Amino acid sequence: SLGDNFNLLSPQQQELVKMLLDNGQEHLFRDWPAPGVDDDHKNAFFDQLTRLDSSYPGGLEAYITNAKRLLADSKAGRNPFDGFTPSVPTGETLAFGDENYIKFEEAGVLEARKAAFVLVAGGLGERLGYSGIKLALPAETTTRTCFVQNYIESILALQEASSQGESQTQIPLVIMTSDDTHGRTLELLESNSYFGMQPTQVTLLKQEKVACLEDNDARLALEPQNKYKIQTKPHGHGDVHALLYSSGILKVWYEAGLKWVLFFQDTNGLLFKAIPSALGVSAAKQYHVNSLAVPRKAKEAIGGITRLTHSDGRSMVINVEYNQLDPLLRASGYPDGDVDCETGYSPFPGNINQLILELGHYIEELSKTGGAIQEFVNPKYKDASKTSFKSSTRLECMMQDYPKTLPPSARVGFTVMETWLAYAPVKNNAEDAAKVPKGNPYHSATSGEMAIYRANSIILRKAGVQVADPVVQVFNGQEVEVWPRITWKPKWGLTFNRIKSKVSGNCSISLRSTLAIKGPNIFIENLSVDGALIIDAVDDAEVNVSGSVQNNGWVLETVDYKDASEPEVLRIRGFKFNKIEQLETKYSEPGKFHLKA
Ligand code: UGB
Repeated sequence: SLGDNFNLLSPQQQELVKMLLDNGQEHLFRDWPAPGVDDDHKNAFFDQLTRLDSSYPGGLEAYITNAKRLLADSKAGRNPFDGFTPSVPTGETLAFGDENYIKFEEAGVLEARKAAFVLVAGGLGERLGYSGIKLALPAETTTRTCFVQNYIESILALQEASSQGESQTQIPLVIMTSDDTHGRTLELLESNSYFGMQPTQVTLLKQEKVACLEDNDARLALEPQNKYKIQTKPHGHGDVHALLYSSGILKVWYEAGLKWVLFFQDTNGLLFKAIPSALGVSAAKQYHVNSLAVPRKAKEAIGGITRLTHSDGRSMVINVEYNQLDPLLRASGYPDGDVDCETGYSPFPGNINQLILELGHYIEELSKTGGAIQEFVNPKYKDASKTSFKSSTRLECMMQDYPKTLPPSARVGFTVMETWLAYAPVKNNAEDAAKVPKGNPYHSATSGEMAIYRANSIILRKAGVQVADPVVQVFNGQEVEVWPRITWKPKWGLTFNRIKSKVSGNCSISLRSTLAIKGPNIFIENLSVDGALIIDAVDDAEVNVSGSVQNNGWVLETVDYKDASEPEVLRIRGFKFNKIEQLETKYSEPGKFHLKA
């Protein structure tokens, strides 16, 4: 037991021990040998305790108290939504390319000058089963641009466009990492010169894991083989609020005149197509909280944005996680639960976890809460008596639960975008994706990449280019639409207006084609592409492209995800490009050029 060990501790350590003993944690020290034995291990144990204590708002004492309450609620089967009735909220719905959309998009670009971005990337992506970090995964394999490069180049494009010739402000980017992702994220950034950002523009904030709990009394769980180590697990993306607050960075942004904080996730290759217009909506409606949403299929594994009205009069617009929406609806007079309505979609818009918060209001709220987010616990019980767990559990929190503590005066809204434009995350491995019910999205590397080609094709069509119709093909057991493989740098196609200004005349792209536009000032006029065309140009090179490209191109071939001879990044998509022939040109000097194919 602790015995004489106690007297050898520092005053702070003694305080911590007293607190733990007062909170039912005697077992942590029960098997401790006398001083002189295992002293290094004991010191390491205190280091871990101190870390766990300092990284949770309110410390370990608050953690244990919260855990006891949530575990008791869970055991009693108490529903967190007791007393609340769900209804369909109202928000802004945008249709790509119409007048309203363009107005919001242009306003959003200007507003970006006052924005900061926060990328949550602490998750390992167990469901995807990819061995690297998700930020390093190519969003598409035509150019092999990885997710974080796409995000950074998009932010830089916004930065340039929003400064309108005035001296450029640097838009800050925070990346939340965890022990699972931190080292590899830093290495990826450093070895690629931060993909063009100033290193000082990027801040990495590492989230800590939280202690696991072994029983309903919230006893902290020790590792089975090591009595000097507490088991830990991720606490969830909700940590981002407490981390931002405690880092002090929000105040720095506020003092620098920033107004908006945009939160986003690690693997959505379409996201930045939706950012400018959504930011425009935030500014026009003066929303304190604006969540991006897409039409949602009933039972799809994304949360539903719901208005919850309490019998006592309280009301809030909040994400209800997919596993909770169905029981909540059934318990509130919708006997069929989470089902599609006549539109073919759930009446509750799907949360894509892209949040835009108004900075001043956000700081005000966090100075009350310290960034603590309403948590939940999800223990797997051994049996119906709910007295013991199959394995240890822990408290969790989600960043989209931030509005739960806001006062009723807060302006909480949402913006619904078309899915093809805004949302194609890469979360599921090939086997799980193949089992997704027909009609629901796969959210795999296969669908994520194909969605980028589809979006770019649809956008060019709307800009007047004749883009061939897609075909349906099966890769890794998933039926996807295959469109021409069109990609561009964010600087080229930041908004619909900018894209329209760069294509003119009679242009066409055939289905078997690849078109990669890698420079901001590439103008396409009377161009027909049937094959592969890659144009790379520095910022100051203005290139006019016309004529007819006709070559054998890049042929799409299937790859079996079980085929160990193929690289993992290709296996998880189920296809690769056989680069047979292409027209590839590079302009590395400033000037005006004409490429006539
Ligand atoms: N993440 C962290 O940074 N830290 C963590 O501890 C955990 C995750 P998942 P999830 O895409 O639209 C969310 O695991 O949680 C990062 C919403 O809750 O991919 O299952 C992680 O790196 C859901 O409502 O997603 O589901 C990643 O960037 C719905 O919106 C991000 O958090 C769904 O995402 C999300 O983690 C969605």
